Amino acid sequence: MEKLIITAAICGAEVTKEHNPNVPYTVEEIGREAEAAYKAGASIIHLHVRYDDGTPTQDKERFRVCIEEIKRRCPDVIIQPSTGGAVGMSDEERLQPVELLPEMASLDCGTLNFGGDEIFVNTENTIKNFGRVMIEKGVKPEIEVFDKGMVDYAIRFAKEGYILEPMHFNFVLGVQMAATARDLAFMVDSIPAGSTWTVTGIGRHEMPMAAIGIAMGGHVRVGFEDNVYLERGVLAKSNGELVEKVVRLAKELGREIATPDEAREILGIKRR
Ligand code: KMH
Ligand code: ZN
Repeated sequence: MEKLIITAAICGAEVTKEHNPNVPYTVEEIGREAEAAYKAGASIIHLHVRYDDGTPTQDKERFRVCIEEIKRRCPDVIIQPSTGGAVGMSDEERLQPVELLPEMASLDCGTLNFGGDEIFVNTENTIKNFGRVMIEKGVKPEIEVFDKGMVDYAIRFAKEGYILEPMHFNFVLGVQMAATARDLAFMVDSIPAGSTWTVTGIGRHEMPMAAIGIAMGGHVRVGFEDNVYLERGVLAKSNGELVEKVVRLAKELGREIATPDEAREILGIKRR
């Protein structure tokens, strides 16, 4: 089987130090968490950034300094800024990190409920515009899928020229779509041949989904953005601990871990 790409979503926009005091806010903390994940085996860092008080931001300059700090500590890691940002941000705000020409960026392919009264809005025009800008800038999208219809959107937008193929999907289970093996298998079966995919299980679903993804030959995302516990009732001390756990699962299931350059080859990305 192909080597396993581990993505670490180290920070997120919603999780706070109240959930886990090790959630990073400052540039130094973000660098520290990225390094811990990278040293444990992550080849991609999915990146949200915060101001020092924890407020999420898509500010280009804040991204710039955080990316510099990550590159200083982990020179070859693939950095994948979020263009989702936090619920309620404008499209202009959300797109800012793409101007820094990262190798990848997330591309959320539909609107969804995000808990309570929150709605994470991604209209067709938003998705097309983000896709078009990513093509212009040579940024590989990580297509975030929270429901089956979002796969269909991605396929349609690829046909219309807003997303380049082969596509890389991230199936996020446990926000709107249920976190079950059946749902994951259905998603995997729905994507075009030649696509690559990663699975993200939210909360207690993180490690079971990782194990299923590893066994199915897909790739895996873990990190504080999605889950702050190492096991039931035990907070993870760092993103590195979560990545280490995936590495242990992979070893037991016979999957080797991809280096960042191997991940680039699998995903068809040129190093910048
Ligand atoms: N924070 C969520 C509203 C992404 O990074 O693209 C959006 C999100 C998805 O986290
Ligand atoms: Zn994110």
